[in-house]
Formats: sequence, C-alpha cells, structure tokens
Amino acid sequence: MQTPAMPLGQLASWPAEELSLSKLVSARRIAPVSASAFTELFNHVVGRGRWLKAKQTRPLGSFFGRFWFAFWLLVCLFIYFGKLAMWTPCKPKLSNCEVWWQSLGQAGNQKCKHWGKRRIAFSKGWNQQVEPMDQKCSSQHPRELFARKEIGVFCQEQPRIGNPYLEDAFLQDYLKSQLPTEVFADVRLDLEQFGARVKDEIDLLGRECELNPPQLKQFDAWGRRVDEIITCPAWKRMKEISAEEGLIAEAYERRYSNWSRVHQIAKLYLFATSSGLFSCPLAMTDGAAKVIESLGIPKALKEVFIHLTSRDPAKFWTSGQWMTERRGGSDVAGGTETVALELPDGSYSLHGLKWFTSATDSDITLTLARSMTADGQIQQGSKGLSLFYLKMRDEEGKLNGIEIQRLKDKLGTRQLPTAELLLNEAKSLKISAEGRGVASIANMLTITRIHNVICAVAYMRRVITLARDYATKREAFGKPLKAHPLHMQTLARMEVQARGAFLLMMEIGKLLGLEETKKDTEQDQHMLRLLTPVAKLYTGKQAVAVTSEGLECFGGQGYMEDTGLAGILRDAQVLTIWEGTTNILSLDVLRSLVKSQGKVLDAFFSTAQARLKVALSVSELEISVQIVQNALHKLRQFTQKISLKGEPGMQLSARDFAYALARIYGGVLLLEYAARPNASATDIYTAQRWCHQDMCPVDSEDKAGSYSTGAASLDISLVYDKHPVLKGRL
Ligand code: UCC
Repeated sequence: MQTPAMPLGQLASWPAEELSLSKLVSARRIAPVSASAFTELFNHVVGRGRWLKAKQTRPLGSFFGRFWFAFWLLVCLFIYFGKLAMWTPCKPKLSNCEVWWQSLGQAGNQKCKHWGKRRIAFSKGWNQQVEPMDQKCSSQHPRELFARKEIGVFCQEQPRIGNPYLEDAFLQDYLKSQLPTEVFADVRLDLEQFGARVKDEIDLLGRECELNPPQLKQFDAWGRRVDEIITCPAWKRMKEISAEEGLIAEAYERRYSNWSRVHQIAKLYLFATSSGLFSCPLAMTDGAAKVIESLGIPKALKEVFIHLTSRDPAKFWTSGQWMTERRGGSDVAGGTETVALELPDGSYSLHGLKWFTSATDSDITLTLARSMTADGQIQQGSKGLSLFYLKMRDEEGKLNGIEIQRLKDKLGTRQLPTAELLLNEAKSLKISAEGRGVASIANMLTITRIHNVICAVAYMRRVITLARDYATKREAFGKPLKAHPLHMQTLARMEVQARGAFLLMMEIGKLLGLEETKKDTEQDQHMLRLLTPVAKLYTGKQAVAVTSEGLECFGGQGYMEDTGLAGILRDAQVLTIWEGTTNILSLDVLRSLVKSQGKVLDAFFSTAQARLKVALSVSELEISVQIVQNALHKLRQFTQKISLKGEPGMQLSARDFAYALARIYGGVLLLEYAARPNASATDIYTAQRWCHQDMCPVDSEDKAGSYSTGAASLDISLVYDKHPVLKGRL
C-alpha cells in the first residue's frame, strides 16, 4: 500500500530526533517534487542549525540561510569536480581500452569491459602512455581508491600491436640477408606498407570477424530451403583485401622468380593472425591453384585458375578442399564414401556426405570421390579415388546439388564457416586421372600444410609481441615484468622456438620457390618433400605450447575471452589437426622415406652436414655445432638399426623421429644464420639456446626402451589399467 502523500512543509515541525534521512527520502518520493518543495526541505534542514533555529519559518529568506546554502553547494561541487579532475583525460576521444580494442580489431565505440570499466580514460590523453597505475593506486587512501565504484579505478594497461613488419626485427634481418638487393628493396617497401594496413585496417576487420561468426540460414520466410551462409561484412572485405594485396597472385605471377614464394609467405605471415581466419580459405585457394598448375592448367580450368590468382576483387575466387567424410579424415582411402556418377556430357554427379568442409562459402572446391562404373561397381581403397572440381553455385546463384546440413560448433576458428554438407547430384568435373585422386590432391596438401606452418609461426609471433609489450607496462612486486629475470627467461624461450620455426618456414618457402621456377636440384625436391610434414607437425605443436605460455604471461587476463587473448590459443589448437594430425604427419614422413627409398634421408644428412660446416668457423658456435653433429650421428645410427625392422617397426618411433628431424634441422638453420658475417649476438644466442633441447629424442627414447615390443604392450596396460579391454571384454 502506498504511503499517503505528506506536504514537505510538515517535516519542519518534526522533532529533530525523528527526522532521519530515510524519512526525507521518503518524503521526496511521496510528495510532488518541485523546486519550491526542495527549497522548503532545504529550509527545514538548514533551519535546524543552532544559529538559525529562530528563522525556521523562512530561513532561506535570511542572510545566513543563503550563506549556508551557497557554502555547502560550493563544498559539494569542489569535492565532486576535484575528484573527477584526477581521472578525466585532457582529450577523452578514445580511452586506452578503446585503443586496445582497436589494436585487437574492436571498433572504437565498444564499451570496454576488461582492462577498464568506463570510457573515462585513465590516461592523460587518448594516445599517450599512462603512468604505471599501481603507483597511482598505492599512493591513494583506500577510501578514495574504492569510493569511485561508478568510474572504476582499474590498474592494468593493455598490450598493443604496431606495424607487424616493423616490429619484427628477425623477419626484417632475415629478408635483408637472403633476398637479392633489388628484390629486398621492393619487398621491404611492400611489407612495410602492408604491415601498416594490417595494423590500421585488417586487424580491426579480423576482430570483427571474431565477434560476428558466420550463421546458417537454412530456410527463407516462406519455407523454401536456401542454405545460405551469412558472413559479416568484414569477412567479405578480407576477400577483397586478399585480392588487392595479391596474397595468392604473388606466388603465381613470379615477378621475383624463385623469391616470389618467400615474399608471399612473408606477407601471409603478417596477415595470418589479423585475418580473422581468412588465412584458411587462402590456404586452400593457393592449394587449388597449385593443383591446377601442376595439371598443366587444362583448358577447362583455365578460367578457374585466372580467378584463383586474380588481383581484382571482383574476379577473385576462393576454393575449398573437401576430404573429410563421416568415417573420418585421416584414413581418406578407407573413409571416402562419396560416389561419382558419369553423366552423358562427360561431367560427373557427386553423391555423399562431407563431414567437415572449411570455408564453405568459397566459390569452388576440390574433392575426392569414387567413380562408379557403368555396371555399378566402385573400387575401394586409394586406387578407387579420383579428384573432382566443382562450383558451389550455378549461374543463378543456386547451390550446386549441395545441402548445408549444419555449421560446426568448434573450439576455435569460429570466424570461419565450417559446414557439414550433403552432396546430392552435385555437378562436377573429374580433373585427375582415374584412381589418382590422393596423389593429385597431395599437391594441395603440400601447400595447405605450408600455410599451416605460416599460421603456426604467426601465432607464436603475435603472442610474443603482445607479451613483451605487456611486460613493459605491467608492474608486479614493485617493478615492471620486464625487470623480472624469470619472466624474461620465459619470453626468451618462446622467442627461440618462434625463431627456429620461422627459419623452417622460410626454408620451405625457398625450396618451393626453386621448385616452381624449375631451379631446384633433386636434393632440393627431397628436402621439400621431407621438410613439409616435419615442419607442419612440429610447428603446430610449438604454436600451442608457445601461445599457451604466452597467455600465462598475462595472468588471468590471458584467460579472458574479451581481451582477445584466449582466442589465440583456441585458434592455435586447430593447427595440430588441420591437414593431418601429428601422428598422421609423422607417418607421412615415413611415407616419404619409403617412397624415395631413403633418398629423402640421404638428402637430409648431406644438406645438414654441408650447412653446419659454415658455422664451424664461429668459435661461439662450436659447442652447438658439435651438439647437432652428435645428434645427426645418433639419428643415422638409429635409422640404420630401425630400417632392419621394416616400416611397421618404424611406426612406433615415427613421432620422435620426426621431432628429431625438426630439432636437428632447426638447429642447422639457426647455426648457419648465426654464422653469417653480420649476424648479431642474439642470433648466436638463439642458436645456442635451441641446441640445449634434446636434439635427438628418437635416440633418447630408443635407449629408454620405448620402441620395444614389451614397451608397446606396457603402453596398452598403462592406458587401460583395470579396464575391461585388458580382460578381453571389449
Ligand atoms: O581439409 C581439411 C581442412 C581444410 C582447411 C585448410 C586450412 C589449412 C591451413 C590453413 C592455415 C591457416 S583437414 C583434412 C585434411 N586431410 C588430410 O590432411 C588427410 C590426412 N591423411 C593423410 O595425409 C593420409 O596419409 C593420406 C590421405 C595421404 C593417405 O592416403 P593413402 O591413399 O592411404 O596414401 P598412399 O596410398 O600412401 O598414397 C597415395 C599416393 C601415393 O602416390 P603413388 O600412388 O604415386 O605412389 C603417395 O606417394 O599419394 C601420394 N602421397 C603423397 N605425395 C600421399 N601423401 C603425399 C604427400 N604428402 N606428398 C606427396
């Protein structure tokens, strides 16, 4: 029941002891609030003062009444504005939080929820550095510190990214040391400009893609099946930018001959972490262009090739790569159920279910299927698979016999539409020889695996860049993080991993460039075949380890989604799965050994030894060279021993074997790089630190008995300890 309204004037007659604040508030609530009512209330309160008791009936009219009113008003205003002035920026256009959001790609007008609460910034000016807030906070009285709940005193400053080319000293030095002078002059300019675009435009779009994941609209308002993947404008803009910047074209125009791939890879490396995962469709587009080129650009695919490698955003197409079906994605030969029926015009109609298809909004795709003979026979296994090309939509924009069942709900890469597709009369073209599907799509796999490496190295670089910037700003235990040697040691270890991975990535780029311009030797071909799976599997794992460590450098903030940091780790996790898991890639290393009858390994040993010789001339590197040579020796011995057991015997050691190849070759590249005439002290230190790892884990594990038959059965016992499996019940 509502309390009856009470004229404010009545309060004046209340005894002082009964006049509580709640009563006043209540009076204000129940009585009509007007200027005169408040004047009356004011009169009452002020009028209850010692000196003015006699003036209760009209205190405001008196001189003292007016004096008191003015005095208290001034005191209140002084306190209020005085405090605000301590925190209000001179030019509050953007708070630091907003700058951070912008640097991570968030539109500037978003309300910042993480590093600070309100848009009233803690800095003196929106683009100035702030003083360490901890000092400011600690000098305040606790009552003041926590009194401003509404404004929210927050004491952390966000990390920042700048032009990723200019911030990456290792990339700059590497390109300068490797590229011919005139090529470097061009490439440097292009990368610097592109880096600025990444910082000022692309990174914002990437964040927008993260915040606006794709959606599937299966039906229109009238019940018609439409299966439309709705992507945000930023995602579409990424496609245009990719064309404008020639992110695919660069590799196929070959304006810098064999160095074009290195240029393209450097650019993709700058793009990857800001791209909102548009790096994925680009990987597959590059792979599709490579397949078509390696088929000699057949007439039927000439136009397609032009679209895939175009610099014109209006013409540029992206490609998908559908290999994973509902029986799984690793055992492609055993798991592919899709059937291709030949049509009278020589094209094919595809029928099947593709369980994972990445970047399903692409224009075209390459996929595997089994051709059915006229009498309805299909051949199982790898030899039954052929490679098909199809367009996603027809001229009218209708899906080409494709139903989008659903978008996948993933741990990371949420920016990217990944869909489950039903193919029902999807019109396609067979582009490989019959039964040569896997061998033909292997060209695509090589390229997408290289893109995977690029992404892995880029994620490591991004998290290190953010963490090292944060270490200059964040204070703990009375000093910035950068002044804590243990913290610096952690960052330095991450940096060593990133540099080793970077050199592996660039080495593959160089080899690919040589292959594509027919300047490669047989040895180069073997090295490219071997190093691609090695680098893919190793850098994928490194990326997860380094990004995880990187998040830890931010403490709890690294675990928060809205800082944009947690997403880096979620996205990096896919790199161990995409384009083959670590074990599948380890088996691919063995495949390359078997197929080449050991020649890939001969190439590895001779290249490694030759390149190490350069480093022997630098005294500071002697011990490290020795370590790598010992590792090479152990690896050779292990290979000779294990080859007697044949391929099945080698499988158990495949992962450690691949790790040994990665560590040894990473060491070789770092040592060679550190031995060049104008190498820096940090180049030498990096090489030394890299070589402190177990350089030949396959030898250590072998000596520990990990590959014996006994160990294999003990592994099962350990995994299924007291489990029904061990009792033969499952
Ligand atoms: O599609 C996916 C996601 C797309 C997203 C792309 C983004 C990329 C990264 C972007 C970064 C941002 S994920 C699904 C990807 N799926 C895979 O990676 C498949 C994994 N499974 C394998 O790799 C398997 O090992 C298979 C499929 C290759 C095994 O097949 P087979 O048929 O059992 O293998 P075979 O019989 O050993 O090989 C058949 C032929 C042989 O040639 P011939 O007949 O001349 O002797 C092999 O030498 O294929 C050849 N071959 C290769 N050639 C097989 N693998 C390779 C290779 N890596 N390089 C060259």
